[in-house]
Amino acid sequence: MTARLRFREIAPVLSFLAMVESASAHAHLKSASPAPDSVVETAPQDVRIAFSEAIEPSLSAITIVGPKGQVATAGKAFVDRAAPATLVVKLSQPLPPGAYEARWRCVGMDSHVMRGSYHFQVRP
Ligand SMILES: [Cu+2]
Repeated sequence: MTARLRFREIAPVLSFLAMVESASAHAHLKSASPAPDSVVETAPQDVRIAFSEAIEPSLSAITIVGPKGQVATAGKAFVDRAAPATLVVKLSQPLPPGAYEARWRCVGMDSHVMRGSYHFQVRP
C-alpha cells in the first residue's frame, strides 16, 4: 500500500475530526456590561463580561484601557460568585468621559486561550 492511498483512507477521518474540533465550543464573549460599542451616560463601577461557559479565573483577565492609554482597572478580574461564566473587574475610579477599550482573555473548560477586545464610550 502506498503512502498516497493510505492518506486517502484516513482523509475522511481527519476532516471529521477537524469538524468535531471546530464544533466544540470555546469560551467566547456572550454579553458584556458596558456592552460592546455602547455609549453609557453613567460611569460604570465595574466591567462584567459573560462568557459562553464557565471559565478558569486564574487564567482569565480583563484590562480596561482609557483614552490616553491608561489602565483603568483596579486589581485582577474575578469570577462572579453567582455566575461562573461571568468575569468581573473593578475600575480604579469612576471612568472620566471618553473612549475605552476592554481587552479580555479567558480560558474555558477545554483549556483553549481565547482573547478579544471591544470598545465602549462614557458620555460627558
Ligand atoms: Cu476551545
